[in-house]
Amino acid sequence: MAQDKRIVILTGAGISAESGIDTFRSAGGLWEQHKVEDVATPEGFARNPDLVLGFYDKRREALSGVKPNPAHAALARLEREFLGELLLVTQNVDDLHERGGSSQVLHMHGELKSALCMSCGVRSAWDAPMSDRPPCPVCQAPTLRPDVVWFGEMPYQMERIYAALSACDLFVSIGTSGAVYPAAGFVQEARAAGAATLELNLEPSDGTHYFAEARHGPAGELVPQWVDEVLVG
Ligand code: BV8
Repeated sequence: MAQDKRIVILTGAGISAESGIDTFRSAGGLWEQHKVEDVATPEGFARNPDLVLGFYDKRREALSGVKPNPAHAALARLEREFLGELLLVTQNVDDLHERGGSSQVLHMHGELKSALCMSCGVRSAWDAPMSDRPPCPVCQAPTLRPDVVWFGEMPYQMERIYAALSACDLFVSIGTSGAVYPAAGFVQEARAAGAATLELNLEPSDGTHYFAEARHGPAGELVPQWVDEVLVG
């Protein structure tokens, strides 16, 4: 691909699957063990904060036991070597893109390793449990919540994402089922802007028919292959 192009990449839980992190919709996945409305909505949090804080504490703790896979490393290589513009947007709240070497990552649904204080509104880097109601590092109030975007909440940096989609030459979706909006609608924004669109996923996603090209298989194989094509041409 010409090195003056603009690429937007969206990743989902499938890019972390080979690292051992449960996806949401696979058999035995995260949402099978819990009802979405109980652990990933503001209402669920208000109803049972201990359940929700415990759910995210477990997922945060699990991060130390997993590591980035070749798909994460390939996207980090792309960031280092691609001479055009690249925006990496992830729906994932894990830190595997960063640990895989990517330095510019837009977490549109927040991060497990960030805490949001419901009293002062400040976000702080966080790598400890919240179930024991620790004090906010800034205002000391015991009112920290996971800094993740729940259903019914507005994802982060949407303006920046839509601006990038309307100006990109290529939109690539990696490891996502295309089940959750607004992320699932990004491919249509990119198409409307005249971009090429590529899906790299284990199996056809809910939105696979929107993509000009789709390749199906494990991200650990497909992503390094695709990055080679972009960099080597
Ligand atoms: C909002 C963070 C408005 C927390 C998440 C009806 C129609 C349309 C929309 C709606 C509707 N009703 C409600 C809505 C809105 C709702 C929505 O889309 N609901 C869906 C269920 C219909 N969306 C929202 O609420 C969003 N906010 O709309 O706000 C608004 C407007 C103004 C003001 C205020 C508000 C917010 C949604 C964000 C929710 N938070 N995560 C957490 O992580 O706990 S969602 C979560 O699930 C993920 O972040 C991700 O976004 C989403 C989908 O998961 P995926 O990443 O795709 O994972 P999944 O398991 O589904 O799929 C994995 C894929 O990988 C599979 O395809 C599989 O084949 C593949 N795979 C597996 N292994 C591999 C692989 N691929 C490659 N290699 C492998 N090895």
